[in-house]
Amino acid sequence: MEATKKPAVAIVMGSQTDWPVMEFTRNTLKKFGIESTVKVMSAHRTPHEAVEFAESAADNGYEVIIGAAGGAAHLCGVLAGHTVLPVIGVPVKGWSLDGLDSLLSTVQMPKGVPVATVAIGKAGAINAAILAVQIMGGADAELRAKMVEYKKTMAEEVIAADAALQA
Ligand code: RP5
Repeated sequence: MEATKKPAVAIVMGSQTDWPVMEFTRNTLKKFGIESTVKVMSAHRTPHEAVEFAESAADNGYEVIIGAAGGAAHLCGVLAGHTVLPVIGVPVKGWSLDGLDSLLSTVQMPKGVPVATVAIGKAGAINAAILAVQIMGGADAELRAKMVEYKKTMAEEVIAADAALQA
């Protein structure tokens, strides 16, 4: 019997309150047939758990970590500091400053420890999944073919929208 494949992507959120945004990441990954593990852990509230998760992520079979946090969004930086896996950061709009705080605290990493930071909120959550697929697609022709199809469909939708306007 074939063993069930473990998820290759981990979605790590600073709070359960990030889920309405991060659900888009999980659902976008699913469109490409990629399952994910979803965890809630915080750089501030559960720092030990966050570090332990990051340190063991590669050995646990993950290929990409997608982190999400709002406000003083240090989670992705902490994860990136404790793993050699690529970390994609989604800045979540917090309770003030319209997410600019989250964006800057996620993106402004020192040299040597990147967090591939995407847009604030829903667009970023979707793009984090797309970027993870593109990273994994480097070694997976089937996944690359799905990405070609995805882009083709996206273009067709735009062309159809334009055609509807011209009609
Ligand atoms: C961050 O603080 C979380 O990622 C969340 O975006 C934000 C607010 O968290 P809660 O106070 O809603 O749990 O750590």
